[in-house]
Amino acid sequence: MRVFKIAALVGAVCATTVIAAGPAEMAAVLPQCAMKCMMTSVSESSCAPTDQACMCKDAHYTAVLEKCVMLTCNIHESLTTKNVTSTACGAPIRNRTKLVSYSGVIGGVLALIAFILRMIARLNVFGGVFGMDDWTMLLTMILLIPLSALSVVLADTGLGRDMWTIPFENITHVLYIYFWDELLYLSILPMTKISICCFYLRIFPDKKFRLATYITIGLNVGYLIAFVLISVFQCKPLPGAWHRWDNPEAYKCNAINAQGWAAAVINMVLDITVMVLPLRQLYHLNLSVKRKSYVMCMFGLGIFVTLVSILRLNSLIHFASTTNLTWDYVSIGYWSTIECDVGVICACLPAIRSLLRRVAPGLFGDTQHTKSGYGVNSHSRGNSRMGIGNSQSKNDFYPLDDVEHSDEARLHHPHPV
Ligand SMILES: *[C@@H]1O[C@H](CO)[C@@H](O)[C@H](O)[C@H]1NC(C)=O
Ligand SMILES: *[C@@H]1O[C@H](CO)[C@@H](O)[C@H](O)[C@H]1NC(C)=O
Ligand SMILES: CC(=O)N[C@H]1CO[C@H](CO)[C@@H](O)[C@@H]1O
Repeated sequence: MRVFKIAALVGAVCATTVIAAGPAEMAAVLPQCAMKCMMTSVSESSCAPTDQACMCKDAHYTAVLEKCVMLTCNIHESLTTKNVTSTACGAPIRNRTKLVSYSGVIGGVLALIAFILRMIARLNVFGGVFGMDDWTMLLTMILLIPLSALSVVLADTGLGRDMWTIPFENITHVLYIYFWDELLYLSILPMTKISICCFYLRIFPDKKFRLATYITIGLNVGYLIAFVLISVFQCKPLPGAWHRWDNPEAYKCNAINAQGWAAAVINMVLDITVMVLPLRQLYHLNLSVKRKSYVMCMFGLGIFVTLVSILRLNSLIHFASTTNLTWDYVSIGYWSTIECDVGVICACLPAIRSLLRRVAPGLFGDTQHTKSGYGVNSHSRGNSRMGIGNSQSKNDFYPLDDVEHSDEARLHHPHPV
């Protein structure tokens, strides 16, 4: 038994040294098309045909060979060739699968914490009320959790490794999971913005502003439906989305990259719209410097989300022309999850702040207002709204926590809008 094992081990070691030994021995494992390419391109090299180490270092020869292989071999043969030559040359095996799973899990956990704090803030004990914004955020979380979990599955399947180092069926599987990820991503982004808009509707009674907010919600619903449908039906028949890479003739697919760009650019425009929408309302509030800085901080996060989507655009460029998709899809993957996570955290911040105010009023350094402030709020919420004097029954509106300590807000804002 033991002797057998040792013999097998010796055999295996010999086999690898044979592969590493030279071009003649590689013939056994290389596809026909690659052999032909090697014959023709070897004349381009200044190395002796038997000097494998020299050929590995010869960039010109490698480039000529790679170009020939890409042209004459199919994708399976190309990948096998790349694997064999990399092995022969002792090329390092790159791996950034951890980046995929860690960014997905850490971002997802942070977003989940933000969401839970938001829900706690809305409990009756903490003076909160549940509203449409919370329910839409709950829906968003129901989509975000699988998105985060799937990044672990993606990493396990081989996203973050070079395409020629993983089995063919793993490549298909990565693309299949990616297909579902894309649908989740394209739903989470507009859902987060819809939740933020619903939050605006709770605090700003101004009629024109509400109309603009409803329109923005409508645009986001349109975005969700349009891009999810476009994404689902990108190939005909549908499985082309994950089978096309090794059999492009069998499927008819739309210009995937144009869709990616359209989705990203329109999303960015919607991001900025949602961010800019309440500025006029906030401007009229005449907030104190501290509160202004808080609003600026939220704004900063909003700008961060926009920046992330720009970085993601940058990855989209590489996405277009990849010959190594399980490696090149990594950056677009983690930027997409980070964008979703930061968006959710951003949307939960106002509620978290109001929770912190209740639990640790001293934290915000304006304790002298707090004691009387709560009394005022619980009894006469209507007056303490935004200082917007003339509108409808304001008891439907949830007080913006900044303004809740309303004496100050009203003092700062003597003129009704
Ligand atoms: C070649 O492929 C095998 C399995 O598909 C993998 O284990 C190995 O690491 C690959 N070698 C290189 C150098 O990519
Ligand atoms: C291929 O996928 C399977 C599961 O689908 C996984 O267990 C395996 O580790 C993957 N191979 C590589 C090289 O990532
Ligand atoms: C075949 C091949 O090597 N494709 C690409 C793999 O990824 C790197 C980026 O790290 C590209 O430079 C290669 O062209």
